[in-house]
Amino acid sequence: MRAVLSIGSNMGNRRALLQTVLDDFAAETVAVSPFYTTAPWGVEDQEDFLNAVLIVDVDLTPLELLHRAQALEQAAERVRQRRWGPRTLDVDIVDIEGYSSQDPVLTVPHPHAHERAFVLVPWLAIDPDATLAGVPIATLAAQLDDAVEVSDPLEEA
Ligand code: PH2
Ligand code: MG
Ligand code: MG
Repeated sequence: MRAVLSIGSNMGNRRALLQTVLDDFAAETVAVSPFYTTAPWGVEDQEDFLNAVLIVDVDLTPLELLHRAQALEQAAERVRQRRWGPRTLDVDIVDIEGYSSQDPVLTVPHPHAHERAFVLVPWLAIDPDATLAGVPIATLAAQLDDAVEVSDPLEEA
């Protein structure tokens, strides 16, 4: 099963926290985007995020993948004070090839993916022809103007 994951952090050692996800999926990873510095979406009075997208090929069911993502968040001693607020690590399932679900436990595609530059821009970097619910992500990304830029690792203390 091929899946697109969005990972993000805006607390603690953001780069190291994202790296724990890349390490965990290393053997199953098809592509991984650069890390991007992104302005906070939804709740704006918080620190910038570091975001990336990875495409994985996993021998798991969608719910098993969700539990794996949640285990990684727990391992990062996830802190999340409020919805859309600061967090140490967020691992979201953006899309799963050939699968969709309206279940609130796991909604696929992710209900906000189409309006988030911090998801679409990194995804576009590794799969320019991808579509989300039938719409090219290039089209979706072109409609957004949120600040998203490749992060310079040397600027991360
Ligand atoms: N995650 C959120 C809410 N807002 N903004 C950015 N830039 N990046 C995120 O990963 C993010 C967000 C909720 O998960
Ligand atoms: Mg999220
Ligand atoms: Mg999440």
